[in-house]
Amino acid sequence: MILTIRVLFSLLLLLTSRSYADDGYRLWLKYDLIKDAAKRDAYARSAQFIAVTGNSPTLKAAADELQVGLQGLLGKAVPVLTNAGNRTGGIILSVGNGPVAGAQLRTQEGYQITSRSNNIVVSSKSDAGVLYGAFALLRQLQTLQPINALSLTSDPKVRYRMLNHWDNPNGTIERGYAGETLWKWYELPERISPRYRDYARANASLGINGTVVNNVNASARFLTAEYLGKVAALANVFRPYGIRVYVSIYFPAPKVIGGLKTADPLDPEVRKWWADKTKEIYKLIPDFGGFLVKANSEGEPGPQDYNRTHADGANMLAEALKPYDGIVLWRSFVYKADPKADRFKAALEEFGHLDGTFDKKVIVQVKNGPIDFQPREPFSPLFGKMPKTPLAIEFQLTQEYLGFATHLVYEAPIFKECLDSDTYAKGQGAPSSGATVAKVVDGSVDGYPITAMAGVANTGSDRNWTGHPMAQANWYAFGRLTWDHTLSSEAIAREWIAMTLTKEPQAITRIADMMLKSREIYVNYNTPMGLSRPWTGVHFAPEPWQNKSPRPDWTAVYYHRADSVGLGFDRTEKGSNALAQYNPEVQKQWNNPETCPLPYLLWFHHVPWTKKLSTGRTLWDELCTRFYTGADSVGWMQQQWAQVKGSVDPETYAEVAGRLETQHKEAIWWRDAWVLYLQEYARKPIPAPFKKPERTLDEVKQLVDVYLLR
Ligand code: BDP
Repeated sequence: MILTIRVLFSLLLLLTSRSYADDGYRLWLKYDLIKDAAKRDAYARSAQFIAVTGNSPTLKAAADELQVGLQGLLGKAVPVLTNAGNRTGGIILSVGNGPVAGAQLRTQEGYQITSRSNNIVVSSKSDAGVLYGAFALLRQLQTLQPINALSLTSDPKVRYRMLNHWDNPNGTIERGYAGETLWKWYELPERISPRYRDYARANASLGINGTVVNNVNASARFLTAEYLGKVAALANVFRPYGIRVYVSIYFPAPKVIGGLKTADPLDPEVRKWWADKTKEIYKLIPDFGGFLVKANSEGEPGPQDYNRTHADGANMLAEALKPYDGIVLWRSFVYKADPKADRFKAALEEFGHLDGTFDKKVIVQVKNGPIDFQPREPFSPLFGKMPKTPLAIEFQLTQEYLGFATHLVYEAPIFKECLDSDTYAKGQGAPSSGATVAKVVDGSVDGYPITAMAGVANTGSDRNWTGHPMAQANWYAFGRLTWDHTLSSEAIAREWIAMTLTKEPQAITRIADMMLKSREIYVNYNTPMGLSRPWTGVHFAPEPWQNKSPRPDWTAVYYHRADSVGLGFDRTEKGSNALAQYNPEVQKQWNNPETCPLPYLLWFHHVPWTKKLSTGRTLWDELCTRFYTGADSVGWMQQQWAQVKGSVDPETYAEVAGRLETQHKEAIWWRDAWVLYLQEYARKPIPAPFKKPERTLDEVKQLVDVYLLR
């Protein structure tokens, strides 16, 4: 009898531990059986039950997640009790205000995980905090960390941690590369896709607590009763997971759907329309998060159409939100079609003088760089220059300029490079180690009363959510950094790999190495040394020859400024003087072409082709070296990936390998596009040991046309 039970048990273990094709749907929330039996047993001894007092939907979600997670990881059922009584050896979920073991938590959402009286206690001042703690505990197991003497205290560094979805009512996603929208507008509110809950779980596991459901180029439709009903249905699913919904608004909505003659923010009828609309929203969604606004930007209407300022527009919405807990996120992404202007300077020029005039419910949402989500940009000069206005940082997870869902680019280094940049602001908070962008954003420099980070989502209806399986890491990394911006890119990568791809230490190291280098590799074959390519179009292949557009700042030549002398945009005082927008210490880092770090050189200087650089090479030779080694390095990534073949799921392996092959092909093509085009100005040969491209410039141009269906 005992033998049969043993045989049956082993069979069961074998079945549950068998590696099966992984379609990526479960993201990093994979709770596959831990292979090491000793480890499993050790965990199981500390996780014999889950006790939870209180039955709020959020606590239930926390207990459910732990139960499902432990069942999978440990291969045995763990009961959920409403009262632990005298039992020990379990996990206790506890909400309360009193001092929980050790340090006091700073925030409502923070959590502690401590070992007390032979139990693991997950505590917080709020239900949501307990949920975050539950996910953190599961992460410990998923990354094979010890759990027997835990003492973790964790508070989020910013309050609003959000995803922005650029999703349209017709199902498409602006700059989305992973299928259609996740939100089934046609089926809502009647049918609730199970996927909404999984979306919420994934976000809650990172601490993301807000989601803007629709595109910043917003349709007024989202404010109709019909669509608000749909949004409310999503909010109902997200609520237990601590996630609030927000809506992007179309500024002239009072005209378009309200039948008013104007959308002037100072018009009393317009103000009343917004107040009534907001009331209607809160009836449906009592915890509605607020409004995100793109106004007077890229053709979108806004308050300036009525000779009003951004502050007039934002404050009108803040007034409508006054009776409620919601906020206004007003974007600073603006630039005018002025041939003499430098787009780099536009945001500070339009927003700087408004500092101090925004309502206290308003956060100005600023893209990380001054232009537009380029593979490398200096930080936006607004950070550190608006001490009286809370600034949110906006990153882009979807790979608009990063090779869509085909190229492997781990974005944490992009986020960190910006967050760790010193603005040299002299805020009232006197931060101990530099007024970095992160410390501006989290309020420590200027004491912002509200703080936020936003990421333009890379999710879609593809089964694996993000198209490229490795792009899941970008969602993950962004979420982890919204909670704690001090985490390193490497630590996040290693954690994600262990939870998602493999637990084998050597494979983790190899994959992490590839991920950490991927951004620099991409920059090298795409936009090295401070080149950028934000001109109009689909933002896929570089087209440096593009010089026709209704607006000068929508051409390629506007940005790179290649001529017979050299390359790059002079932003010193001899040029556009954009550098003057930064504090003097920052200017000092960048305004001397002799000492400006090479990754930023062409952002700020027009450099002669023959100029000798710190590497000992001329500008032309250095550019070629970077373009060629960048493209070659994709070959290196392919080799790295081939080495982990036996350590990752076969389906995922093949997906990534296939995409890397495409990436390699395109990297060579993109290198050729730039090199052949720039060579017409530089008039120099391709330096040894590199071979000249096999195609001509005309052939590259045709290739782009074919790809872009022109
Ligand atoms: C640019 C995108 C465009 C967006 C815009 C924005 O090309 O599709 O609408 O940013 O952020 O990057 O508003």
